Amino acid sequence: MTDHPAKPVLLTGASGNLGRALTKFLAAEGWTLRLTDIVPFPDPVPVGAAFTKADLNDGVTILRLAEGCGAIVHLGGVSVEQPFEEILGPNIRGLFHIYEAARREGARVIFASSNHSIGFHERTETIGADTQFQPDGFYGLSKAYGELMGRLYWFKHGVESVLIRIGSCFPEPTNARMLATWLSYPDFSRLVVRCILTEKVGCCVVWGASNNKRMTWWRSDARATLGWAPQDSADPFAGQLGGKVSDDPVEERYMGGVFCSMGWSRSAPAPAGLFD
Ligand code: NAI
Ligand code: 15L
Repeated sequence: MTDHPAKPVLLTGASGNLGRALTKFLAAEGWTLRLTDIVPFPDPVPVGAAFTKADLNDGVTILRLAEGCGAIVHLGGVSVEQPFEEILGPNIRGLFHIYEAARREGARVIFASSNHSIGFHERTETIGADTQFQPDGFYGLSKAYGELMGRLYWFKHGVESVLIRIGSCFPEPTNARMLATWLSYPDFSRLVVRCILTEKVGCCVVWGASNNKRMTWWRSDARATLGWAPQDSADPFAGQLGGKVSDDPVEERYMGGVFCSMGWSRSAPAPAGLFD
């Protein structure tokens, strides 16, 4: 059993894939949870949790939901590449509502950022948490914006954030890329626990990937401060998934994979950097 936070935790995107898995994990630890999402919670609401249906665009309701909370785990919003107008409300305006609520409550934000904020880094690179944002679409751009919002609220208002740049968090890896990027649900859940219970986090970044041999891409983050080390690994899937690659050179060249080639309109070959 983990320690319990002193105050309730607000969890947005509770009805989504990670929200459901995290709810199950934290409820089993006896944590007090406020769950919210724009769609109904599909499972029985566990003991110690309450669910409220709400749109992240509705700032007044988000403020009310955050009242008395010590941490906001922000998983809600558009989670894949979409046209800009669809991302604007949930991921841009909604994120502002989350940070305003955190400022009002003195709450910490655990933000589900994404590898797509840096998706146009090449797979041959090894990058640290302080690398340049190179978003691979409007979705990745909204995650870079979210991380910058965290920095703004840290420097101006002292709101703490952990910005988790999640790789691919699914029950199992399903292709060769995920042999590097996969994050198991239990590793993710244990990371969120550390993000909430660590006494001081400031505004820090942690890469969300399990202990995968092929994860040579991402280094130098806040895991030691958080006291988190991934325990699971995609390695046992290497035999079955090693050859599962696409025939798209753009997808295979960059960390963001297929998100990089979505809507791609350059003439080949792909650029080597910002000036090429
Ligand atoms: P998901 O799409 O299953 O869950 C997102 C939830 O947000 C959904 O339940 C949806 O109803 C809710 N939502 C969307 N618009 C909303 C709005 N206007 N108001 C309130 N709720 C709204 O995504 P998943 O996989 O659970 O991911 C959770 C978070 O982690 C997302 O922010 C995603 O961008 C991020 N992430 C996930 C990764 C993964 O591999 N699963 C990788 C990187 C980041
Ligand atoms: C993400 O950010 C998405 O939310 C998820 O659906 C996957 O596409 C993941 O990244 C990934 O890069 O595998």
